Amino acid sequence: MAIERTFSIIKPDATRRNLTGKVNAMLEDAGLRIVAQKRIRMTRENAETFYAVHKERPFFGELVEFMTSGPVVVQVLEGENAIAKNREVMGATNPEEAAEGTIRKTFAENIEANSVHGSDSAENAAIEIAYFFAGSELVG
Ligand code: RTP
Ligand code: MG
Repeated sequence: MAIERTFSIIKPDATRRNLTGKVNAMLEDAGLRIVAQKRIRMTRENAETFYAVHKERPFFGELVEFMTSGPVVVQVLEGENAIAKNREVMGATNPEEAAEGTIRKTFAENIEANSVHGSDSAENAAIEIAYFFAGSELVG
């Protein structure tokens, strides 16, 4: 199996409830190593760029408001099959459909305030990591 890197965000609903450590424990327990991490405030431009793929969706405006409503923790996770493994630990987008034991089932408030983001492909992981981190900030 390949060692991969993926990009993760602990979203504002989770930082607001002081859940950064609990989310990180679930990521680490799943075998993902946090090789870069910083707490930032996303700008409107950051959020619009990051979620540009959803710009025609009805929830886009609300999503940008939500992602800029408080601090987020941006991270790079490393491990075997990290992209798929992180999506598995996160659970389904809608917490009502997420499996027991997943981060979203455990912590998400609703389909929008769903506590975490994870890259959905190797291509997007590379783009998202490069958007938020310099190579020198990744310490494996
Ligand atoms: P993410 O990109 O954040 O990892 O989440 P995802 O792949 O599971 O879901 P995606 O379809 O890419 O949607 C991105 C984020 O938009 C918000 N959302 N709101 N109100 C709605 O119906 C709705 N649908 C999606 C969520 O915050 C979702 O994670
Ligand atoms: Mg997505």
